[in-house]
Amino acid sequence: MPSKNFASVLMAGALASACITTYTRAQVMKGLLGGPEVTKAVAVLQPTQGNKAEGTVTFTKTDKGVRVQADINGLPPGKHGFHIHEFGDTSSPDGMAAGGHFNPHKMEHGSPDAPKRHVGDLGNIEADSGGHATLNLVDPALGFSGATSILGRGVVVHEKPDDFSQPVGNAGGRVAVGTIGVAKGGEAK
Ligand SMILES: [Cu+2]
Ligand SMILES: [Zn+2]
Repeated sequence: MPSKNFASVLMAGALASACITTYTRAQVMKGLLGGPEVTKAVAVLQPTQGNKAEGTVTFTKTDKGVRVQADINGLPPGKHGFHIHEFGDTSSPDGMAAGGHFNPHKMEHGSPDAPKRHVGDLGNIEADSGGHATLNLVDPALGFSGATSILGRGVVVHEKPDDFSQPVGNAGGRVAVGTIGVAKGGEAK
């Protein structure tokens, strides 16, 4: 009987409503993604063959995007292209195994504040006369889940400045590479 079935559906709905619990965002993300929500990641940069650049880049979730904080030593003074590349593969001596710029939306290359850019386009990092460079910015284009997830991707520091020209900014060779991984303590409880 249709009316009886309808009543059953209503009953089931009422029971389900009574069972709804409040979940934290982290619990929801864990349920959706099959693992804890990542809140912090880190890439340790190692020099490519013939170079000395090394350092650490941390990526921390904020309300406005991912905060990127870099601290790099051993660079030639001046600006150096600084990007997230598509692969966290640091196996080649020249850094080329990291592939091209991380570009899940199939956009053109650009500066970090350009409306259209590769997700991996973080612009430049500038080394002082002692070869030390730092960076601290919040980038709404980056994420830790879904298509824009930077986890497992690569970080590349280039020999030359990114001039934001097409196709990839003319930044030359790669002086340091690293893989972005989940940081110790970087998962939501
Ligand atoms: Cu690059
Ligand atoms: Zn790019």
